[in-house]
Amino acid sequence: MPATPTRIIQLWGGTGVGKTCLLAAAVSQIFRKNLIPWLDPTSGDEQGILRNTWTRLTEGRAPMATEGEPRAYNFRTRDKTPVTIRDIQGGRTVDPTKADEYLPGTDAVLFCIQWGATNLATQLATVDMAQGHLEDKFSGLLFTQCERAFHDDDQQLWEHPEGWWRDTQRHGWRELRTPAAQHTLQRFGANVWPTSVYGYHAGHPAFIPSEFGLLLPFNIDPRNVQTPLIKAFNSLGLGST
Ligand SMILES: Nc1nc2c(ncn2[C@@H]2O[C@H](COP(=O)(O)OP(=O)(O)OP(=O)(O)O)[C@@H](O)[C@H]2O)c(=O)[nH]1
Ligand SMILES: [Mg+2]
Repeated sequence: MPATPTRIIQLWGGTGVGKTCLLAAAVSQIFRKNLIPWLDPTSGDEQGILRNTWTRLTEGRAPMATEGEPRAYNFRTRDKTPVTIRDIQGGRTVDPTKADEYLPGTDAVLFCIQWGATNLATQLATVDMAQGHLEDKFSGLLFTQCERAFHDDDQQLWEHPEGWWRDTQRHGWRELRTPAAQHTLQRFGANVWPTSVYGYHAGHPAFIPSEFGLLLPFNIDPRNVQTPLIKAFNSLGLGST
């Protein structure tokens, strides 16, 4: 019997926006809370990288940056279909030849952009560059590190009704009002999510500024990190058995 082809969900976004942390937090939540009952992790060293990243974050330590070739994290549905989530070192996503290399073979793409980033235009241009490879594949866009601009009780933002990003006036909103940004984001419809790996602790962003300008995690409580991944998994049409 021919082997079932692996379905691939690709994370795509610039350096340091928080892709690996998001994946580590999302996978941790998905399995701890059994949010995708038909999904199993496969064993292997790579899963250890995610566990290690999550552990570091919960212990208040900065995570390690992704290096080298894209990392593949393998999962399996109950009916034994292999699913891979691929994480990429962000620097590679600005190179059009990398988009040609990695995106055509994927089944779903999750773009990650840091909310309020000073290089937002560059990050959005990377999304535009990748669009040509998407065809009718599932794609979504998630904003990372949102606790830095949003408040704990910004329900209208955290619950992400369609177009939530258009109406906010939280820091970072101006850059999203440009026609180019609106054009890029509009294409994702309801699949635009605010996320935060850190979240809040006692109503305040769950980080402590370090003397080197890093925001060290402190009692983190992630928000919405699992939502985009669950949507991407469901878009593959798996798991009904
Ligand atoms: N404030 C804040 N910082 C975050 C959050 N998520 C990640 N970070 C920080 O952002 C930095 C980069 O996170 P990574 O997950 O390594 O970023 P990446 O996109 O995988 O980066 P590359 O692997 O270099 O492409 C780390 O110092 C994290 O601690 C978040 O939700 N809030
Ligand atoms: Mg990374």
